[in-house]
Amino acid sequence: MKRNPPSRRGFLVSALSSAGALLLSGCDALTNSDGVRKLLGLGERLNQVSQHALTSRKAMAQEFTEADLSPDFRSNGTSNPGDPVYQALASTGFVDWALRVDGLVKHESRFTLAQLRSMRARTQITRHDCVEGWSAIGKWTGVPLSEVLAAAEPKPTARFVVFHCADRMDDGDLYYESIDMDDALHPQTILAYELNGRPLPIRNGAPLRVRIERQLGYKMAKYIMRIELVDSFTHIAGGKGGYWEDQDYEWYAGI
Ligand SMILES: Nc1nc2c(c(=O)[nH]1)N[C@H]1C(S)=C(S)[C@@H](COP(=O)(O)O)O[C@H]1N2
Ligand SMILES: [Mo]
Repeated sequence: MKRNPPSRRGFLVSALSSAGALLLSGCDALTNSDGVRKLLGLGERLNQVSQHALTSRKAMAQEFTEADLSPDFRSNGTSNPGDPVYQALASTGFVDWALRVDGLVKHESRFTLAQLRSMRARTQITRHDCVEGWSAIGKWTGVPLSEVLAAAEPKPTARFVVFHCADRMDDGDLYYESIDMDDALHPQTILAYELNGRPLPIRNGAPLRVRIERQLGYKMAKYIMRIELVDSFTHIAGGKGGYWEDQDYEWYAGI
């Protein structure tokens, strides 16, 4: 007997109505997220929303509550960069550190920690998944990357955001990572300076690390010194867009 495939429209209707039901039941984590609020605010356009819109790159990663926090957010990879410049900056609590933003931008910029803290902040409780087989839930506070980019004004040719870090890996190469503009402008992509309500510890990437919540742990660059806007990676290290990518890990480590 031939069965009808599950209807896309049926899926949509139930997905949208469960989002609505969550809204009515006051699920804070979900309704506080900009994406869901935007989605639900588009009432008159609901019939145009496709399944793609719900599963697309713009979908939000799951957010959790304080009760879900891991007792200890472990450190992985570098836990304290040996670089003397980094050590000097750390010794004075990063007051002399500044994030450089350059490459394909209209305004090359520098942001001190105080400046980043004075910009719009976002807090999110999310699960970090490392390919080495562990996960942890942490509460991150930081400035949306979109705010920093808006100030620097990427040129129309900018396609990727590269994070240059302070630490060298065992082979002597600097850690770096990159994402595309979709991820860079995603509302949950933040430059975090706090973990669990306290200044970001050195072992978790002080003074600044990125959170890209729909991707795997190795994309979440710690110890960020510089953000470079580029149209390709070929001029950087192994040319594949990240330290681990240069060892053949996936560049798009997301869902
Ligand atoms: N600069 C830098 N960023 C990094 C790493 C690193 O070694 N150096 N390790 C990555 C990996 S594999 C993971 S799982 C997370 C670990 O973050 P955590 O130390 O806060 O647990 O950071 C990622 N970002
Ligand atoms: Mo990882």
